[in-house]
Amino acid sequence: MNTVEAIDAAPPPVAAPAPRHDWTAAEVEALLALPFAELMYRAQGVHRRHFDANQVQMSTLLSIKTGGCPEDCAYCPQSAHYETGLAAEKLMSVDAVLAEARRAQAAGATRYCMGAAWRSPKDRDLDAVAEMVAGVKALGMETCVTLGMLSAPQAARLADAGLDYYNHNLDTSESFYGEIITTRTYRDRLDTLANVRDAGISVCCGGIVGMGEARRDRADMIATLASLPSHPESVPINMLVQVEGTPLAGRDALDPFEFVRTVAAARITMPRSVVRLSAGREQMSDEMQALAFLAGANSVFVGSELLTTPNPARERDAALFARLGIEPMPS
Ligand code: SAM
Ligand code: DTB
Ligand code: SF4
Repeated sequence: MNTVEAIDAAPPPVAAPAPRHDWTAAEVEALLALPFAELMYRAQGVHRRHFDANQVQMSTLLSIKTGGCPEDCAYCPQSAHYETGLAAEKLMSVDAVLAEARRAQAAGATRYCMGAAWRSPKDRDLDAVAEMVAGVKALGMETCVTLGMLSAPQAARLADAGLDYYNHNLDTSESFYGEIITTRTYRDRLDTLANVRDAGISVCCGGIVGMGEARRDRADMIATLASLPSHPESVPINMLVQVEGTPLAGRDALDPFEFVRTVAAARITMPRSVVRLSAGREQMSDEMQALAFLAGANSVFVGSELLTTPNPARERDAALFARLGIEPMPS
């Protein structure tokens, strides 16, 4: 049989198995405990069955209402419970937001994410946010907002405005959640996720690592995300950004390999989700970011600021993507 016949006779590519929704924390913990090369090999295999491994989705984030939040999230510089020196600002005007969105689009963003430091939005706030969503959509970018907890009617209002994604993170395991946040419950988060999903809006839901949680907590968070009725379309994995004045400032940084392992476990358990290398990139080496992409991360925030903390400068990102041969993922 000559080479061409041999290739023609090659077995058809194995169809990717359907994503599972019954992952247990023990199974995910076993993934995290694999030898690093084995875990990375498995994650790359899953990643390549669903995505072009050289494409990364580019989002830009804007804080449309900053600081003065009544919640007590121990990681957050915007909580009114902590003295972080952050100047609170009221909701931006629609025109100011759209001007920022145009600048982000010109710099290559295909999705525009607007975040507000609220426990949950008041209905009058939603009117303004709905206008921002419609304006950003009219520019041709995907739209995302993260406004805190939502009722079913509020989710429907945002869906009517044409919202594409809603970010609402579970952040950690249910058992560790009370160590981090006391002004709301894990159930509150799951209820908002259900309202968002039922309104037909794509879900962006992930968490933060490096808050002092155990590996079992990271496994439990991933297993919970991967066992939601439908996998979040986007799964942001944030490395804790330690902000002076917050309770979580001053702790030992998480082992970078633990961060990469968590990305790989998210990739393996949620094969069709876009996994975002989210907060904390400013403190990561180029090598650590490259490992996260190899583990299956295929989205980043671009732009020099996240909500209130620094993000790699565009020039640094452009240099890294060029060295790695990474191209923007078409929206
Ligand atoms: N207030 C809304 C809420 O909490 O859902 C939306 C804004 S909140 C700042 C969005 C997300 O940013 C949080 O869910 C958390 O995962 C992430 N975040 C906030 N502060 C962070 C920090 N210091 N380090 C890493 N991620 C952080
Ligand atoms: C997400 O999971 N992380 C982003 C976005 N979704 C809203 C926010 C990160 C915030 C980091 C701390 C700050 O800049 O305030
Ligand atoms: Fe408020 Fe969101 Fe920060 Fe928590 S994470 S304090 S809810 S802005």
